[in-house]
Amino acid sequence: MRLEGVELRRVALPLVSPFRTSLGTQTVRDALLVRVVTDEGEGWAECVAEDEPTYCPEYLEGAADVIRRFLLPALFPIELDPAAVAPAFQHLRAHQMAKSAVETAVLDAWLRARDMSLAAYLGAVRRSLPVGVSIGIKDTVDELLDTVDRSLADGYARVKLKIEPGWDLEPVGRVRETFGADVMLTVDANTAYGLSDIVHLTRLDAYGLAMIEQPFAPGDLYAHARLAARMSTPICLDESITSARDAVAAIRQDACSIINIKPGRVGGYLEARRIHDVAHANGLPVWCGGMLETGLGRAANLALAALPGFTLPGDISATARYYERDVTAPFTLSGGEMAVPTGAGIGIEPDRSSLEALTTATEWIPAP
Ligand code: NPG
Repeated sequence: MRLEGVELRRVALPLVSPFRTSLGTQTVRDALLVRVVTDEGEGWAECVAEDEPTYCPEYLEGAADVIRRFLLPALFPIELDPAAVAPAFQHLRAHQMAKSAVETAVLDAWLRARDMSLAAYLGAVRRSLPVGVSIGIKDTVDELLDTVDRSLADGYARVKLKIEPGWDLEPVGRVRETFGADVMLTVDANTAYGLSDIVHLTRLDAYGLAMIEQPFAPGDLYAHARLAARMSTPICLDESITSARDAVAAIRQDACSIINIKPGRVGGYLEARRIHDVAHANGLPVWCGGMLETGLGRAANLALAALPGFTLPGDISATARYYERDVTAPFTLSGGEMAVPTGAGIGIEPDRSSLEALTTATEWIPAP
């Protein structure tokens, strides 16, 4: 398979409600879509980098630049198959989100040409999945309780609460008290705490949480291991894990007992599967994280989350939780579960009119 050209397309999707985390508040999802055109057909993917480098060092304009300036020139000359993409990028450090988008678009084109679904290719074992919802920091606890109430009524199997210093024990305690012991509840700090907060964080043990996600800085495995030794709540890593090698290091250092896998953060679905395999071999459960994806990223994430080691519900909520209008047909919950796409490739295409309506810029990069 040969690459003939690539379209980079920027879209802007207003969120149905602002999403506040310890990193900041988001009201619009600016996304970068990648369409590869090959001699065997087209493929689509999404780059999950955000406008600003707050969650990780990558950001949208930078990712577009890396794709255009370094990644595509490495792919234009070669014969493509899914396993050939990452090796072609190996000499380029980091930029996992940019690499993931390009690899996934190639994977989509390659699988479509072979009439195989991404789920089947990755080794999915389920056709539908219970999924979770991630709830941002609110102005008041009452507002939080309302949102949790609606999420549970919608059928979400797990509720994740964003926390930060000043918004942790009280809201978490009130949610637990209001909705009872049976709700699967987790918290995510997005690196907002430091080593001196360990004693404070251990108080979260009182609330029967299924995990605490990424309390400390990405590079601070030491602090996570210290907390893990003091706390009965399982520690989950997100920002710290950017590769299967990172996962091995974190597991060996007892820095986590659960891993959140985001394909964009780790450089693609093939590396994501490797992390799944490493975790599985070490007895750690994994789950699929979310980056406020459009339907294109959501479809691919569902395929990944159908692998056997993804035993915890992912941040793969229904489209309506994020957007009124998406670039694809909406994803919905049915009986508390979301269906894994079965069509070829990622199993979904952009809806032409929504795509045009949401597009803010396009760029065509032809093979030389
Ligand atoms: O459901 O897509 C979703 C959002 C899940 O909370 C979520 N994502 O830290 O995991 C995270 C967080 C996030 C979103 C982080 C956007 C950075 C950007």
